Amino acid sequence: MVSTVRIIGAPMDFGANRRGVDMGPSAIRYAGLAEELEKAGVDPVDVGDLPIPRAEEIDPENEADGNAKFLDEIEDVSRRLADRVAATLEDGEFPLVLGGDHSIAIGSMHGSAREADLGAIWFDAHADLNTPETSPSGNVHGMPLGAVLGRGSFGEMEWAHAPRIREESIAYVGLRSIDESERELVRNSEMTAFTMSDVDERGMTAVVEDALEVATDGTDGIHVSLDLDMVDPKAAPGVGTPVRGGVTYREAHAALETVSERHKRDDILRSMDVVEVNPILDDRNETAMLAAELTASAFGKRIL
Ligand code: HAR
Ligand code: MN
Ligand code: MN
Ligand code: MN
Repeated sequence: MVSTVRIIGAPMDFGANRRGVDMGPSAIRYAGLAEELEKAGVDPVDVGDLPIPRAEEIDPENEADGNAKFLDEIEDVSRRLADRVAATLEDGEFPLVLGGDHSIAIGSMHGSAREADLGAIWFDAHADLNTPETSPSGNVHGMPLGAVLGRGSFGEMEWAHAPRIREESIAYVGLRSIDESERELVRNSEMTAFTMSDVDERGMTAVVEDALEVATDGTDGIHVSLDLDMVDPKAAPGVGTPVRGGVTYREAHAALETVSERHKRDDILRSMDVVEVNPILDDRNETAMLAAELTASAFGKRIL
């Protein structure tokens, strides 16, 4: 079991539709991430942030870049982040990536899947399965799964498509906001989707146990991608795209605690990212604090 957690900041907001998530890494650190991780019994090592160009310094032309805004910038960040994640694993440490908007998951998963067949649990209100061809907004944070799965024009982008991630090994938890055009994509995919209705009916622990079965079956390890907008805006107001009807504070903890229980048994966790915290919209940094707490829960922090 890897005991050193390498914290990598990815303060990028090119993939989102509003500014502010670039401050996520600072806010999560300020909220006490390192101390929380120590309480969980792991050793955090913070290597700082990936250098990301400031949006103000970029040619505004790129915003309208095809139907995927800032795709060149996102490619550059993804390549560098993937290298960092892969190097972390080579050094025998655990890569924990702080976003940033959800497009950073392209780089973190790509790096994690370089030397392994990778499963994933996607905690999110959104399905993030769009491609430049299907996206209604052009915002790449709605496309990271489309990217790593090589769907649409992502199939030709080797920095995006991660061939060792199979659809069958991906499980969603918390879905409740899916584009009309995305609905069929999810339905016709091989992925397993646990929506908020499943959480209502079966309870969070049972749902996450099933998601873990999906993600670990036939893989070498799993990536956990935690989009804070999975949580209800009452408990996590500081996100770029809040959607009501999300999971409660307690359910969110139960979700990540269930991941860590399985990890304790079978050493399944390989990489993780925590994304979409927007301090500008937050209420006294509470969403960042929740992000820190949930991450610690994933690594085994318990009440008693
Ligand atoms: N599906 C919408 C789109 O593609 C919005 C999804 C992006 N929002 C997120 N991702 N925060 O989880 O534009
Ligand atoms: Mn361009
Ligand atoms: Mn997302
Ligand atoms: Mn989301």
